[in-house]
Amino acid sequence: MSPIKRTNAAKETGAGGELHQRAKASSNELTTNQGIVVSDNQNSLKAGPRGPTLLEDFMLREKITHFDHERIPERIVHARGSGAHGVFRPTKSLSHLTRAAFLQDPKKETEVFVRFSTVAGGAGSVDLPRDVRGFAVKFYTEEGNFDLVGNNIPVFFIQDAVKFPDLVHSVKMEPDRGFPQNASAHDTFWDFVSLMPESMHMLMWVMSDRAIPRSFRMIEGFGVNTFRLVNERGESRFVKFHWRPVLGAASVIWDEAVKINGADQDFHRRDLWEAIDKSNFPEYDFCVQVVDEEAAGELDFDILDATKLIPEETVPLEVVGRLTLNRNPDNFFAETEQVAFHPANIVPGIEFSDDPLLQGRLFSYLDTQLSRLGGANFHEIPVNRPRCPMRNFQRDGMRRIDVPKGRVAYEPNSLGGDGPRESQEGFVTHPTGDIGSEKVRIRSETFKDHYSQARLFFNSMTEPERRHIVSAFAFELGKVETPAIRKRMLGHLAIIDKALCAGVSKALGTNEIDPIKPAIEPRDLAPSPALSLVQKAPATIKGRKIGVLLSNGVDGSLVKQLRKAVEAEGAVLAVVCRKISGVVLADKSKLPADQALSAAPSVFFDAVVLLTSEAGNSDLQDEAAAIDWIRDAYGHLKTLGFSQPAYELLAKAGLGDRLDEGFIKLDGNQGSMDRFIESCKRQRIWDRESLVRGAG
Ligand code: HDE
Repeated sequence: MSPIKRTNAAKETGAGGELHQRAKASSNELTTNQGIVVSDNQNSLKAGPRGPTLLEDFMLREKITHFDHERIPERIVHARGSGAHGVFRPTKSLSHLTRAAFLQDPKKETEVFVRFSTVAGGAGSVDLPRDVRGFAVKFYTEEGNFDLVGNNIPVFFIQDAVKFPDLVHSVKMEPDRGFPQNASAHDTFWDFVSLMPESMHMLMWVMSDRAIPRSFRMIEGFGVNTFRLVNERGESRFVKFHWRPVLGAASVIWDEAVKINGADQDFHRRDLWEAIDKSNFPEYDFCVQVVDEEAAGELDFDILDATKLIPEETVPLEVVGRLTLNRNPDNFFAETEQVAFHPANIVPGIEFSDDPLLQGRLFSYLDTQLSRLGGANFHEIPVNRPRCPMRNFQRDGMRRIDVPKGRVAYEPNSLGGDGPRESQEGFVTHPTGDIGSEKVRIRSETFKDHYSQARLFFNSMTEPERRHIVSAFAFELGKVETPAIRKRMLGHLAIIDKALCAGVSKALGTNEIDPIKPAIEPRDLAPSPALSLVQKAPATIKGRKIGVLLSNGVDGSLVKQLRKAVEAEGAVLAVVCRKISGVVLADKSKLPADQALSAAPSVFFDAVVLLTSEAGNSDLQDEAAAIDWIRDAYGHLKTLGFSQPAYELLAKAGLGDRLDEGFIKLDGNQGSMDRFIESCKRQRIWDRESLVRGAG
């Protein structure tokens, strides 16, 4: 047997010496999971330099075994997520509505963890499919964890939890072929929903731009289900929870989403990370819509039906708090992946309603987490642990971490000293409404109107938003291979709105419609402008990203002026050049690029600027990526700033005679820069859209 020698690699890295010389690892020494200092992390233990690997290499076996088990089952829905830590602070006391301790005092801050997610795709899928976004918040309150597990759309596809597995199976990749990944545009989804009239309202939202958000920082959030607030006197009121992003809600255009997914599949995750990293902390107002239990009976729908929303015009939102996301996770797996939200995690003062969708959710989350997180003790994982004391007599189980002391693991007991006891101050449920005495499997008559609010949504949109809904239906149904499904869906659209149905039929090139008889004829409700993203878009570029494409020979003072103007508005400027090394400016100084042109298409930016010199144009005019950069920005209705010499490139991109009010020539005067910023604040040049895209 040849003696075991330290290898050259180990000598080079200086990693440790002979094992027996070490008592324990010092702070920077690599060790095994048992604390043994590793002497060589480059070579496995072999019988001779070219011999087979030895089974006794426990360091190799431990490392590979751990690696083999690094993955845990991904969430069956909401698998792809991005997390952040933050704080919540009420803006006023809500003591008249709820006894929840974290909502009493505007001076009190509560720690939170938030996870945003897509729903249908796997953990490694892209960030910008057409999909609902999850918006789940864990409040670590002094009375225990409160989880508000919401979405960015206020309603849901189904009314009863028993349909959830069917819904999810229909939207997920088809079981025989394993595709499509994270896309609703396929037969099984549309087959299912076209047989579910209750899905129509949610479908309108999912086909709208809400389903392709610009950023997690710019989505609204909704608790969806109706909850109840209960105050110290035991008075109970219905409540809908809302989040409103301080930056305003914004979306991308479908063609942008498609291109962003190719260019940066982590677009939203990166955006959230970078914003927090640069201390541009995302903020959201926490709002409630409160309805007395008697007043709920006067609404023209059932407050327990999760396919309905309460228009803000009927019951205004009251802003009651502010959420600030101010810290990125230290470890994606430990926190974002292992966090376990559960709608049943409530605190005294917040209670459930009898919404049958919520009631089913109350079972599902803990159940799924038992298998996803490998047993009963995942509440001990740091991201899930309450920040207030947690003590009871639950014991043992897989991966128990706490080490409970003493002989008593039961209650009542006389041997446990002052161990945990129940308390009068603890959680009590306040029942609501009448609990039926019969056991029935029926859907309440009050849940029957499936079309009025779908129509309300369409009627509340602006023209461009309606066009996008028509295009989205046409795209998705165009991907459906079975004509009968398309016909059935058109039957539903005809009930929702004639123009919607006509637009989609025209885009599909068909007149064939399967007529559908609604259970209840829809009513025309007054439009709700609050549902339109375009109507309430704030005139701001705060939190946005402006891209400037530079050529060599450009006047550096123009770049400086642009940066100053953009940063003064709270936006970020990204310098894009053909080469990552940057450009040589007119005064011969060098300006490095933030990103190379090939890696930074204009879809990454909210508005763009083209600054070139006459001599420098030749760098870009034969570069397809530069021409696409310009054409896409135009097609995506963005403001384009340009220096006079850059006109040549605009002409090369075929836009020479198309300079509308969104093209701003930057001549070095502050006036032109101000005009550019003002135009950016309009978000999109909507009038341009009819020139670049037909409806559907
Ligand atoms: Fe969920 N949902 N859901 N859901 N849900 C899950 O729990 C479920 C529903 C939502 O970032 C699962 O731990 C049922 C509505 C979010 O970790 C699972 C029903 C809303 C997240 C589950 C619904 C949501 C989930 C999968 C119908 C908006 C991600 C992994 C009755 C209010 C949380 C997990 C995170 C996750 C079940 C409907 C939001 C399977 C049965 C409505 C944001 O338990």
